[in-house]
Amino acid sequence: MKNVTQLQRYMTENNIHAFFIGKRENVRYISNYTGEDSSLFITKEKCFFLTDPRYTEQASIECPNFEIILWKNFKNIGECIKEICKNIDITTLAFESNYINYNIYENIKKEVNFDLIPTIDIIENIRIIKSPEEIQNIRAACNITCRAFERIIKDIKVGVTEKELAAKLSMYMVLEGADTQPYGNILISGTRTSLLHGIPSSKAIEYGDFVLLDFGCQVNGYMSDMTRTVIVGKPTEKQKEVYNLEKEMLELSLSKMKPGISLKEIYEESIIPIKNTEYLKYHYKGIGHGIGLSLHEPPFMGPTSSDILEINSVRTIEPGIYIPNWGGVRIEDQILITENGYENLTWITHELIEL
Ligand SMILES: [Mn+2]
Repeated sequence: MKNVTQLQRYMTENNIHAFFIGKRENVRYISNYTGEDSSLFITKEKCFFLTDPRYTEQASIECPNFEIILWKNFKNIGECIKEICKNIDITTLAFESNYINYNIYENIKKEVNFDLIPTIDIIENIRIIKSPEEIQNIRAACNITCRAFERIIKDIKVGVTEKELAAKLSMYMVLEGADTQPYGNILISGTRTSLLHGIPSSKAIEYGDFVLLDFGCQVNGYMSDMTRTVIVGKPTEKQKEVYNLEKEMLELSLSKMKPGISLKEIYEESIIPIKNTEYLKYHYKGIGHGIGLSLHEPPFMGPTSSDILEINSVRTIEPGIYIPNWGGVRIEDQILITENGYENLTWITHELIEL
């Protein structure tokens, strides 16, 4: 109930009487519920869990401190909230404005006459600092991705398709202990590696291809995310040059990681190796993100970021060079910010792996 208490403290400080939460990761963080299609209604004194009969048993096990309400017994969520609030003194109701859909918003607005307060990233910001238990889950997820990487590189050979490798990679993560829902992996090759979020295709691996693997898994809902770019055969001079610049960008960024530093400063550091080269125009400015229950969560790192690194936050660092019709290189590590610097949770080498 620690996370609920933190949210309720925020509500008190900001004169919010009730908070309606629908985003799956926020629901999980506040209630410990691991399923889907449910929302929370939090007041200063009570916590309500809004779901349907598919999930009542699961919710009663996972969220014993919540009162379970079957919202489908009402016309809609709005009428359900009206009923919940019958005997509670509420005039302000906050909601996640970048998540709650228009229909739900309209239904609530029609049924109650509270002030509806749109909010962004309130719970996400509470989620930035990870507890020891959260860190343990993230560390386990990172270990699984690294072990799966060690397995998949043995399968990368001329003639095998991207799709086949992507399917095996997902399987390896589950076999290594991931939750059984790894998210869509990026596993692309050759000139396709310049597609930042390319989808694995039926293309077969060819000699001389870069193969870019950007993937991760979940452990108890907590995510890992790593990228390595390997080469099949021997690299050309240009492939070597681009790879080494990228590696330098990553390692310079890592060298700056410590509590208190601004994310913008790390971005500036990351582009030093390519500043006076033709490759500057081929880098992507978003070079990392927070990670936890969501794959991409605040704070985001780039030239316009105004955030600083905080102790016990977890994030990715992933500069990259993407040259259309030629190919791209990205190396991505997941790191934990510690008192004196950082701990790299991705323990696979940054050196170019030749297969
Ligand atoms: Mn990432």
